[in-house]
Amino acid sequence: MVWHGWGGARFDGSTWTVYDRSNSGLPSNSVQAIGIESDGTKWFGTDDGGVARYDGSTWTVYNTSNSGLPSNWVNSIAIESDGTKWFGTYDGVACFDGSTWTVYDESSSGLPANYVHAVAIEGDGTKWFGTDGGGVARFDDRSWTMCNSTNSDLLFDYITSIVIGSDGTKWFGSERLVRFDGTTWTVYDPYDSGIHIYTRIRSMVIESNGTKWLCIDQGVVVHYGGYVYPVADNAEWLDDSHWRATYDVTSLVPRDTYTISVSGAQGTDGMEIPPDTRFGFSVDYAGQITDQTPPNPPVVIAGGVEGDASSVEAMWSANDPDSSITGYRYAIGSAAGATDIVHWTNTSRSSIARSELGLIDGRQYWLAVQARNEGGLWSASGYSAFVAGQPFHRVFLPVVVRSP
Ligand SMILES: [Ca+2]
Repeated sequence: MVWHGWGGARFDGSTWTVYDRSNSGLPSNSVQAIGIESDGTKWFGTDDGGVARYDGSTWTVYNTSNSGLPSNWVNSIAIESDGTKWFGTYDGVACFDGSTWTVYDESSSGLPANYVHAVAIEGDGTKWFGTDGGGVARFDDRSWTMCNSTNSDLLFDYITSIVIGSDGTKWFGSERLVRFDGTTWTVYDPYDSGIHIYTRIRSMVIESNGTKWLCIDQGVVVHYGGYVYPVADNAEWLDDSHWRATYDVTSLVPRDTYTISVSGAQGTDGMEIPPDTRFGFSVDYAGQITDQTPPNPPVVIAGGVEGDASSVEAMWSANDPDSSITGYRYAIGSAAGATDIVHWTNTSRSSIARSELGLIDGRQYWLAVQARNEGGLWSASGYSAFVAGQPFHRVFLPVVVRSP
């Protein structure tokens, strides 16, 4: 029996059953997490709908207005051997023992970031949390330990999934697969490991025989030189049978002939698209592009607008010592690195003013900017935090008049 997200879908080995808002008690059609208790009761974590419990006949919804759940955006669920549920949310971790809710967040605990993507529990009851911007937190019910890019070899502070093997080995999903055996961190490089992952690992499952299954943001891929390049940027359905995504051809992509292959694709109506449809194309450049390193991360200044909490103003600059900057993209989120307010948006300008973003007065948000160079390579993000409704402080230098 398989349960998976996007509404809830049940597969008994031969028949798929789809549960959504129209035919069940699910409070949202966007299901981010599923937990199954030993008695078969299912828990669904949703986007903006809180948590739904389904015992096979009755749906019960827990949200911020009827329970101690701190956020209605629930990214992950883990269930302890004693039945206690742990939920990773946009606003910290919630623990529910069946009667009492306990919330752990940045202000009340050692949790390094309130935006929690992943929760996993070890055999001895130790909890592991993957956060957005804060790396990994370990909690043994008494004390908190943090692992991040500055105090460990984790390399990534944006952790989207965690699983723990039967031998206690932890596997963390980010933009790479990371393994931690309790002493040593191993980051699987896509060029060396054969694990050709270029996008985030959304979730992972380990089979009893040790086989790992990784769920990644990937639909259409290009095969070249033994590697698989997912075409996943700007992905959207145009209608029930047409899906569009883009891939930036950069100076790292050699001149050559390439093939796009599509397999296992389904339309939004569930209709299977003919497998392995192949389409060839070639990459060529008009001139010689030599810059094969990305620009430096932009320096960003962002601020709110006094009297208009929903607006933001920002400016930035970036440089690349080898080639010129050809464009930027920015994103706005409720955490460093998050894009939940404004998804990545391209612009040729080095400043923006955006309004009607639904920001909450006095709350802190982050604006991230990446720069692109002539080689088509994007920099790492430069960030600026800002508080809605509070402008950044412009510094006016005094005019000095020199006497003749
Ligand atoms: Ca460069």
